[in-house]
Amino acid sequence: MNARSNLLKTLVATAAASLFAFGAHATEFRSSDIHPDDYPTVQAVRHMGEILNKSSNGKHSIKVFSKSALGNEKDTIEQTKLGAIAMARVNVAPMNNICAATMVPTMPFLFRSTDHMRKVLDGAIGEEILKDCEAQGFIGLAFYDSGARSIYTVKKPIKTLADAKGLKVRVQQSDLWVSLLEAMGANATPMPYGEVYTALKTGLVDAAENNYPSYESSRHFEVAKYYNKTEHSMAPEILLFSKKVWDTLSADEQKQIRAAAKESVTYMRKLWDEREAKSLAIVKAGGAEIVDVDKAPFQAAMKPVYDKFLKDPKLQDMVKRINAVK
Ligand code: GTR
Repeated sequence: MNARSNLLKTLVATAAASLFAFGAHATEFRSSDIHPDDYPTVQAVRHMGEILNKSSNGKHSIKVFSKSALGNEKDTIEQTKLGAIAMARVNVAPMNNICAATMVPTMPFLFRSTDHMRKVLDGAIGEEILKDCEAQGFIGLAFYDSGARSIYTVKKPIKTLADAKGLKVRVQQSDLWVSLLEAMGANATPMPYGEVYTALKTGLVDAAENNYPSYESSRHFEVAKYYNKTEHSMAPEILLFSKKVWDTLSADEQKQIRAAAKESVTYMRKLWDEREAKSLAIVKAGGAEIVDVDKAPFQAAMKPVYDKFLKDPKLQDMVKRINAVK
Protein backbone atom coordinates (compact mmCIF):
# COMPACT_ATOMS: atom_id res chain seq x y z
CA MET A 1 0.00 0.00 0.00
CA ASN A 2 1.38 3.45 -0.80
CA ALA A 3 1.66 6.33 1.64
CA ARG A 4 -1.22 8.23 0.08
CA SER A 5 -3.75 5.44 0.44
CA ASN A 6 -2.48 4.83 3.96
CA LEU A 7 -3.11 8.45 4.79
CA LEU A 8 -6.54 8.31 3.22
CA LYS A 9 -7.37 5.24 5.23
CA THR A 10 -6.31 7.04 8.37
CA LEU A 11 -8.38 10.10 7.58
CA VAL A 12 -11.46 8.03 6.87
CA ALA A 13 -10.94 6.08 10.02
CA THR A 14 -10.51 9.27 12.03
CA ALA A 15 -13.79 10.61 10.74
CA ALA A 16 -15.54 7.34 11.50
CA ALA A 17 -14.04 7.23 14.96
CA SER A 18 -15.21 10.68 15.87
CA LEU A 19 -18.72 9.70 14.87
CA PHE A 20 -18.93 6.34 16.56
CA ALA A 21 -16.01 5.35 18.65
CA PHE A 22 -16.37 7.13 21.91
CA GLY A 23 -20.07 7.79 22.32
CA ALA A 24 -22.52 5.74 24.30
CA HIS A 25 -22.83 3.35 21.35
CA ALA A 26 -19.14 2.66 21.09
CA THR A 27 -18.30 0.18 18.42
CA GLU A 28 -14.74 0.24 17.23
CA PHE A 29 -11.59 1.05 19.18
CA ARG A 30 -8.63 2.02 17.07
CA SER A 31 -5.30 0.55 18.11
CA SER A 32 -1.87 1.38 16.74
CA ASP A 33 1.19 -0.76 16.11
CA ILE A 34 4.40 -0.12 14.20
CA HIS A 35 4.82 -3.76 13.20
CA PRO A 36 3.52 -5.52 10.07
CA ASP A 37 0.31 -7.54 10.03
CA ASP A 38 1.81 -10.93 10.75
CA TYR A 39 3.80 -9.76 13.78
CA PRO A 40 2.76 -11.36 17.11
CA THR A 41 1.79 -8.04 18.75
CA VAL A 42 -0.56 -7.12 15.89
CA GLN A 43 -2.06 -10.60 15.82
CA ALA A 44 -2.55 -10.58 19.58
CA VAL A 45 -4.45 -7.29 19.64
CA ARG A 46 -6.64 -8.54 16.79
CA HIS A 47 -7.30 -11.65 18.85
CA MET A 48 -8.17 -9.46 21.81
CA GLY A 49 -10.68 -7.68 19.56
CA GLU A 50 -12.36 -10.97 18.70
CA ILE A 51 -12.64 -11.89 22.37
CA LEU A 52 -14.05 -8.47 23.20
CA ASN A 53 -16.50 -8.64 20.36
CA LYS A 54 -17.89 -11.89 21.77
CA SER A 55 -17.98 -10.81 25.39
CA SER A 56 -19.69 -7.52 24.50
CA ASN A 57 -22.22 -9.29 22.29
CA GLY A 58 -20.96 -7.53 19.22
CA LYS A 59 -20.96 -4.06 20.73
CA HIS A 60 -17.23 -3.50 20.79
CA SER A 61 -14.48 -4.35 18.39
CA ILE A 62 -10.87 -3.33 17.80
CA LYS A 63 -9.31 -2.21 14.56
CA VAL A 64 -5.55 -2.51 14.54
CA PHE A 65 -3.60 -0.09 12.37
CA SER A 66 -0.30 -1.84 11.72
CA LYS A 67 2.96 -0.70 10.11
CA SER A 68 3.00 2.75 11.75
CA ALA A 69 -0.13 3.78 9.80
CA LEU A 70 -1.03 6.06 12.73
CA GLY A 71 2.53 7.22 13.38
CA ASN A 72 5.60 6.17 15.33
CA GLU A 73 5.37 5.01 18.93
CA LYS A 74 5.92 8.41 20.52
CA ASP A 75 3.19 9.93 18.33
CA THR A 76 0.68 7.20 19.02
CA ILE A 77 1.32 7.43 22.76
CA GLU A 78 0.46 11.12 22.51
CA GLN A 79 -2.69 10.39 20.48
CA THR A 80 -3.75 7.80 23.03
CA LYS A 81 -3.30 10.26 25.87
CA LEU A 82 -5.46 12.78 24.04
CA GLY A 83 -8.11 10.15 23.31
CA ALA A 84 -7.71 10.57 19.54
CA ILE A 85 -7.12 6.83 19.40
CA ALA A 86 -8.22 4.34 22.02
CA MET A 87 -5.23 2.04 22.19
CA ALA A 88 -1.52 1.82 21.50
CA ARG A 89 0.70 -1.24 21.56
CA VAL A 90 4.21 0.04 22.17
CA ASN A 91 7.40 -1.02 23.86
CA VAL A 92 7.89 0.16 27.45
CA ALA A 93 10.92 2.20 26.28
CA PRO A 94 9.04 5.25 24.91
CA MET A 95 7.02 5.21 28.17
CA ASN A 96 10.19 5.44 30.28
CA ASN A 97 10.18 9.24 30.30
CA ILE A 98 6.41 9.31 30.97
CA CYS A 99 5.80 6.83 33.75
CA ALA A 100 8.76 5.99 35.91
CA ALA A 101 7.85 2.44 36.88
CA THR A 102 8.20 1.33 33.25
CA MET A 103 11.93 1.92 33.62
CA VAL A 104 12.20 -1.06 35.93
CA PRO A 105 11.40 -3.86 33.42
CA THR A 106 13.60 -2.02 30.90
CA MET A 107 16.66 -2.21 33.14
CA PRO A 108 19.65 -4.02 31.66
CA PHE A 109 20.20 -7.64 32.66
CA LEU A 110 17.27 -7.52 35.08
CA PHE A 111 15.37 -10.66 34.14
CA ARG A 112 17.21 -13.96 34.47
CA SER A 113 15.14 -15.76 31.85
CA THR A 114 11.91 -15.64 29.89
CA ASP A 115 10.21 -17.57 32.69
CA HIS A 116 11.41 -15.08 35.28
CA MET A 117 10.19 -12.16 33.17
CA ARG A 118 6.77 -13.75 32.61
CA LYS A 119 6.36 -14.61 36.28
CA VAL A 120 7.18 -11.06 37.38
CA LEU A 121 4.98 -9.36 34.81
CA ASP A 122 2.06 -11.73 35.43
CA GLY A 123 2.16 -11.04 39.16
CA ALA A 124 1.60 -8.14 41.54
CA ILE A 125 4.72 -6.28 40.37
CA GLY A 126 3.47 -6.27 36.78
CA GLU A 127 0.15 -4.84 37.96
CA GLU A 128 1.94 -2.12 39.93
CA ILE A 129 3.86 -1.03 36.83
CA LEU A 130 0.73 -0.97 34.67
CA LYS A 131 -1.10 1.03 37.33
CA ASP A 132 1.70 3.58 37.48
CA CYS A 133 0.78 4.85 34.01
CA GLU A 134 -2.76 5.76 35.04
CA ALA A 135 -1.89 9.13 36.54
CA GLN A 136 -0.34 10.04 33.17
CA GLY A 137 -3.53 9.27 31.25
CA PHE A 138 -3.02 5.61 30.35
CA ILE A 139 -4.71 2.43 31.46
CA GLY A 140 -2.05 -0.26 31.27
CA LEU A 141 -3.91 -3.37 30.10
CA ALA A 142 -1.19 -5.95 29.70
CA PHE A 143 2.42 -6.74 28.90
CA TYR A 144 3.44 -8.74 25.87
CA ASP A 145 6.75 -10.53 25.35
CA SER A 146 9.56 -8.91 23.44
CA GLY A 147 12.32 -11.45 24.00
CA ALA A 148 15.87 -10.31 24.63
CA ARG A 149 17.44 -7.44 22.73
CA SER A 150 20.95 -7.70 21.29
CA ILE A 151 23.17 -5.36 19.29
CA TYR A 152 23.53 -5.95 15.57
CA THR A 153 26.35 -4.36 13.63
CA VAL A 154 27.09 -3.53 10.00
CA LYS A 155 30.86 -3.78 9.79
CA LYS A 156 32.33 -5.95 12.48
CA PRO A 157 31.13 -8.24 15.23
CA ILE A 158 31.09 -7.34 18.91
CA LYS A 159 32.73 -9.98 21.03
CA THR A 160 33.97 -7.92 23.94
CA LEU A 161 32.94 -4.71 25.63
CA ALA A 162 35.86 -2.94 23.94
CA ASP A 163 34.29 -3.70 20.54
CA ALA A 164 31.26 -1.57 21.46
CA LYS A 165 33.40 1.48 22.16
CA GLY A 166 32.64 4.42 19.89
CA LEU A 167 30.00 2.56 17.86
CA LYS A 168 27.08 4.69 16.75
CA VAL A 169 24.06 2.73 17.90
CA ARG A 170 20.43 3.57 17.20
CA VAL A 171 18.34 3.39 20.36
CA GLN A 172 14.68 3.85 21.20
CA GLN A 173 13.45 7.28 22.20
CA SER A 174 14.19 7.05 25.90
CA ASP A 175 16.85 8.68 28.10
CA LEU A 176 17.41 5.39 29.84
CA TRP A 177 18.24 3.72 26.54
CA VAL A 178 20.74 6.44 25.67
CA SER A 179 22.44 5.95 28.99
CA LEU A 180 22.42 2.15 28.62
CA LEU A 181 24.38 2.25 25.38
CA GLU A 182 26.64 5.00 26.68
CA ALA A 183 27.51 2.79 29.63
CA MET A 184 28.82 0.30 27.06
CA GLY A 185 31.03 3.03 25.61
CA ALA A 186 28.87 3.44 22.50
CA ASN A 187 27.37 6.62 21.06
CA ALA A 188 23.60 6.38 21.29
CA THR A 189 21.39 7.92 18.61
CA PRO A 190 17.67 7.88 19.48
CA MET A 191 15.33 7.61 16.49
CA PRO A 192 11.99 6.05 15.55
CA TYR A 193 12.01 2.43 14.44
CA GLY A 194 10.83 3.19 10.91
CA GLU A 195 14.01 5.14 10.18
CA VAL A 196 16.49 2.51 11.27
CA TYR A 197 16.82 0.51 8.05
CA THR A 198 17.93 3.56 6.07
CA ALA A 199 20.13 4.78 8.91
CA LEU A 200 21.99 1.45 8.91
CA LYS A 201 22.20 1.34 5.16
CA THR A 202 23.53 4.86 4.72
CA GLY A 203 26.00 4.61 7.58
CA LEU A 204 24.22 7.18 9.74
CA VAL A 205 24.53 4.55 12.47
CA ASP A 206 26.83 1.51 12.74
CA ALA A 207 24.44 -0.61 14.71
CA ALA A 208 21.01 -1.04 16.25
CA GLU A 209 19.62 -3.47 18.78
CA ASN A 210 16.53 -5.60 18.90
CA ASN A 211 15.06 -9.08 19.31
CA TYR A 212 15.06 -11.70 16.53
CA PRO A 213 11.50 -11.08 15.26
CA SER A 214 12.11 -7.33 14.80
CA TYR A 215 15.60 -7.88 13.35
CA GLU A 216 13.98 -10.19 10.83
CA SER A 217 10.65 -8.49 9.99
CA SER A 218 12.30 -5.07 9.56
CA ARG A 219 14.88 -6.67 7.22
CA HIS A 220 17.61 -5.01 9.30
CA PHE A 221 19.53 -8.29 8.98
CA GLU A 222 20.09 -7.51 5.32
CA VAL A 223 22.19 -4.47 6.21
CA ALA A 224 23.59 -5.37 9.64
CA LYS A 225 24.63 -8.98 9.47
CA TYR A 226 26.38 -9.50 12.81
CA TYR A 227 23.84 -10.29 15.51
CA ASN A 228 25.91 -10.10 18.70
CA LYS A 229 24.17 -11.83 21.59
CA THR A 230 24.53 -9.16 24.26
CA GLU A 231 20.94 -9.86 25.39
CA HIS A 232 21.17 -6.67 27.42
CA SER A 233 17.47 -6.01 28.05
CA MET A 234 14.15 -7.82 27.96
CA ALA A 235 12.09 -4.59 27.91
CA PRO A 236 8.56 -5.90 27.27
CA GLU A 237 5.77 -4.54 25.12
CA ILE A 238 2.88 -2.75 26.81
CA LEU A 239 -0.73 -2.41 25.75
CA LEU A 240 -2.14 1.00 26.63
CA PHE A 241 -5.74 2.20 26.66
CA SER A 242 -6.60 5.88 26.67
CA LYS A 243 -7.82 6.96 30.11
CA LYS A 244 -9.89 9.63 28.42
CA VAL A 245 -11.81 7.02 26.43
CA TRP A 246 -11.83 4.61 29.38
CA ASP A 247 -13.67 7.08 31.56
CA THR A 248 -16.56 7.15 29.08
CA LEU A 249 -17.10 3.38 29.48
CA SER A 250 -19.17 1.53 32.06
CA ALA A 251 -17.52 -0.61 34.74
CA ASP A 252 -18.74 -3.73 32.90
CA GLU A 253 -17.23 -2.60 29.64
CA GLN A 254 -13.94 -1.84 31.35
CA LYS A 255 -13.97 -5.31 32.87
CA GLN A 256 -14.53 -6.92 29.49
CA ILE A 257 -11.66 -4.96 27.97
CA ARG A 258 -9.28 -5.89 30.76
CA ALA A 259 -10.27 -9.54 30.56
CA ALA A 260 -9.88 -9.66 26.76
CA ALA A 261 -6.43 -8.06 27.02
CA LYS A 262 -5.28 -10.53 29.66
CA GLU A 263 -6.58 -13.43 27.62
CA SER A 264 -4.66 -12.27 24.57
CA VAL A 265 -1.36 -12.58 26.47
CA THR A 266 -1.38 -16.39 26.38
CA TYR A 267 -2.10 -16.32 22.67
CA MET A 268 0.65 -13.76 22.09
CA ARG A 269 3.23 -15.88 23.92
CA LYS A 270 2.46 -18.89 21.77
CA LEU A 271 2.91 -16.79 18.64
CA TRP A 272 6.01 -15.19 20.08
CA ASP A 273 7.79 -18.45 20.84
CA GLU A 274 7.05 -19.70 17.33
CA ARG A 275 8.13 -16.44 15.73
CA GLU A 276 11.42 -16.23 17.62
CA ALA A 277 12.44 -19.64 16.25
CA LYS A 278 11.21 -18.83 12.77
CA SER A 279 12.94 -15.44 12.68
CA LEU A 280 16.25 -16.93 13.79
CA ALA A 281 16.05 -19.45 10.96
CA ILE A 282 15.20 -16.72 8.42
CA VAL A 283 18.04 -14.40 9.41
CA LYS A 284 20.55 -17.24 9.41
CA ALA A 285 19.42 -18.35 5.98
CA GLY A 286 19.71 -14.71 4.90
CA GLY A 287 23.38 -14.58 5.85
CA ALA A 288 23.28 -13.21 9.40
CA GLU A 289 26.03 -14.36 11.71
CA ILE A 290 25.00 -15.06 15.31
CA VAL A 291 27.91 -14.04 17.52
CA ASP A 292 28.39 -15.27 21.09
CA VAL A 293 29.32 -12.57 23.57
CA ASP A 294 30.81 -12.78 27.04
CA LYS A 295 28.03 -10.90 28.80
CA ALA A 296 29.61 -10.49 32.24
CA PRO A 297 31.66 -7.34 31.42
CA PHE A 298 28.57 -5.77 29.78
CA GLN A 299 26.53 -6.48 32.86
CA ALA A 300 29.24 -5.08 35.14
CA ALA A 301 29.27 -1.85 33.12
CA MET A 302 25.59 -1.18 33.86
CA LYS A 303 25.93 0.12 37.42
CA PRO A 304 25.81 3.80 36.36
CA VAL A 305 22.48 3.16 34.62
CA TYR A 306 20.95 1.74 37.79
CA ASP A 307 22.44 4.57 39.86
CA LYS A 308 21.13 7.27 37.56
CA PHE A 309 17.62 6.03 36.83
CA LEU A 310 16.66 4.16 39.96
CA LYS A 311 17.22 6.87 42.55
CA ASP A 312 13.67 6.50 43.85
CA PRO A 313 13.70 4.00 46.77
CA LYS A 314 10.34 2.63 45.58
CA LEU A 315 11.89 1.62 42.26
CA GLN A 316 14.96 0.21 43.98
CA ASP A 317 12.69 -1.86 46.17
CA MET A 318 10.87 -3.12 43.09
CA VAL A 319 14.15 -4.33 41.62
CA LYS A 320 14.89 -6.16 44.87
CA ARG A 321 11.48 -7.80 44.80
CA ILE A 322 11.99 -8.81 41.16
CA ASN A 323 15.34 -10.36 42.00
CA ALA A 324 13.64 -12.33 44.77
CA VAL A 325 11.04 -13.87 42.43
CA LYS A 326 12.13 -17.48 41.92
C1 GTR B 1 10.54 -3.71 18.82
C2 GTR B 1 9.31 -3.38 19.62
C3 GTR B 1 8.73 -2.07 19.17
C4 GTR B 1 9.79 -1.00 19.18
C5 GTR B 1 11.00 -1.42 18.39
C6 GTR B 1 12.08 -0.37 18.43
O1 GTR B 1 11.12 -4.88 19.35
O2 GTR B 1 8.34 -4.38 19.41
O3 GTR B 1 7.65 -1.75 20.01
O4 GTR B 1 10.16 -0.73 20.47
O5 GTR B 1 11.48 -2.65 18.88
O6 GTR B 1 13.23 -0.72 18.61
O7 GTR B 1 11.77 0.82 18.27
